Amino acid sequence: MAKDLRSYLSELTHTYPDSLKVVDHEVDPRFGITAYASRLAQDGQHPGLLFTNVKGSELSCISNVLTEYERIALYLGCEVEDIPRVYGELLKAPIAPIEVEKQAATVKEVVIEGDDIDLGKLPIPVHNEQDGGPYLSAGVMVIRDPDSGEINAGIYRHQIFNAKEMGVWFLGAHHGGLIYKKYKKQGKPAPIAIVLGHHPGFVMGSVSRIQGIGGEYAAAGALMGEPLELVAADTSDLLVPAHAEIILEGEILPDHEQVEGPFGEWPGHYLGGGSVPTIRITRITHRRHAIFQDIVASSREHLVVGGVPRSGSIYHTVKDVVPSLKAVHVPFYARMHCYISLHKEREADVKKAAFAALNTEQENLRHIFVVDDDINVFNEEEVAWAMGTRFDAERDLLVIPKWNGPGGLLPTNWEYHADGKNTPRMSSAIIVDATKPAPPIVFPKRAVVPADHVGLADLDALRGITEEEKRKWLTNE
Ligand SMILES: Cc1cc2nc3c(=O)[nH]c(=O)nc-3n(C[C@H](O)[C@H](O)[C@H](O)COP(=O)(O)O)c2cc1C
Ligand SMILES: [Mn+2]
Repeated sequence: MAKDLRSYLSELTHTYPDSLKVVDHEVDPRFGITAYASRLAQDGQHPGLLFTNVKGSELSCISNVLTEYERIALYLGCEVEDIPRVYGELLKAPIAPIEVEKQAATVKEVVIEGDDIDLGKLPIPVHNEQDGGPYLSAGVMVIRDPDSGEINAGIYRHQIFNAKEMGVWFLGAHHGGLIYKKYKKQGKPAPIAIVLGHHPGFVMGSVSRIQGIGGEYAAAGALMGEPLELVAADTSDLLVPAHAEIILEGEILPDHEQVEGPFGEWPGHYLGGGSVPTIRITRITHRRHAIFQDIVASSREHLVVGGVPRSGSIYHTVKDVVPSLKAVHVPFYARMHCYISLHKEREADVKKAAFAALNTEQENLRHIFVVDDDINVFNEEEVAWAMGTRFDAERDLLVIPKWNGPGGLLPTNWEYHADGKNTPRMSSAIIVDATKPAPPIVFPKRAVVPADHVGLADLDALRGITEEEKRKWLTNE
C-alpha cells in the first residue's frame, strides 16, 4: 500500500501513542481548532489533534501533527540530530513519481462539482485573532510551467473569499508566482490543483528548496522512500497525488485580484496581505471520510514544517562546498538563524559554509553561527557557550548590509512610518564565527573528564543519604 497521511498516523500512534488526541465534541472552526493547540502549548504539550466534529462540516480536521522533531525523525528513520543530514542526502537522490489509473486513486472516491462546490463545507480554521478569514495553511498548490512542462508544487496561503473563490499569496521569487505570471502575461487562466492531507514526506518535499522549477514530486518520493503515486486531474492536464485526502481543482484567474489578509505568519506577526490573484475552484475530489489537514499558522507547527526542509537543503548545499561539515540546525523557534558545525581545516571554511547557507535561503536567513564540531548545534546552550568563549565581535563578526528583502515576511524588512504606512526595505545579515583558529594555531583545549572514566561511573551504586549520615555530616551537634 502506498504511503499517505493515514499510514503515517498509524505509524505515529503505534510508536508514540500520546502524540495524537481526538476532540469529538463540536468545535467552531473560527478559533476553536487553534485554541486547543494554543492551550496545550501553554503547558508545553504539542499533540496532533483530530477534530471529528467541526461545526458546519461533515469532514474531520487534523492539525498540530508536525510539531515535534521526533515525528519527523520517525518517517525519515533516523535520530533527531541526523534529520538535516538524512534529509539533505535524500534530496540528493530524488525518486520519480509514477502514474496510476483513476480507479486506483483513493482521492477520487467522492466527487463534488458544479453548484455543489462549497468551500464553506470544509472544516477550514480561522487561526489567529486578526486573520482576514479562514485560511488553507497546509494546501500544496501544483501548477504546470507552460515553458518546460514541469509541474511545480509549494504551500502558499489561501484565504477563502466565498463558496468557490480563494486567494493565493506568492512571496518574491517563489516558482509558483513566477509560473502564474507567465499565464497572466498571455491573458490565460492558470490551471492548478491544491492537495490537502498527505504523508509528511509529501508535505515537506513540496516546501523543500529545489533549484529550478519543478522537482517537488520527486523530492517527496525521496522523503517518503517510494515513488509518489499520481493520477490525472479531472479538469486539467495536471497530475495530482492519488492518495491525498482532498484535491481542489481550479484555476488562477489572470485578471481578477482581491484583497487578502491580515494573516498571522511564521515570524509570529501579522504580515503580508494586499491585493492577490483569485483562484476559482471548479471541482473537489476526496476520500470517503476525508481528513482535512491544517497547519497551525504562526505557531510551532508552521515553524517546524518550514524549518526542517531548510535545514535539509542547507546541509546539502554546504556539504558540497565544505566537506568537513558536521551538522546544520535551523531552529524552528527562530527560523532566521542557522547553526553550522564543522571541522575547520582552513580559515576560509567558515565563510564558505556561511555564504553557501545564506545563498540557499536568501529570503529569510539572516544570522549564521558557525561553530566547531565539538558543539552540538541542537543544543543552544552549547552554541551560546561557543560564542562566549570562541567569538570576538571585532574580529569574528561579519555584517552583510542589505541582504534580506525588500519587504516580505520579516518584520525588519519594512520601514514603519508615523502615519501608519510601511515601505519595504532591505535588512542585514550577520556571520558569527565562533570557531577556534584553524591549524596550526593551538587554541586552549576544552576541559573534559576522560570519556572512558565517565563510562565507569556506577550509577546503580547511588543511594540517598541516611539519617545517621545526616547527623554525622549535616549538623553541627
Ligand atoms: C506552512 C507554510 C506556509 C507557506 N506559505 C507560503 C505563502 O503563503 N506564500 C509563499 O510564497 N510561500 C509560502 N511558503 C513557502 C513555500 O511553500 C516554499 O518556500 C516553497 O519551497 C516554494 O516553492 P516554489 O519556489 O516552487 O514556489 C510556505 C511554507 C510553509 C511550510
Ligand atoms: Mn519549485
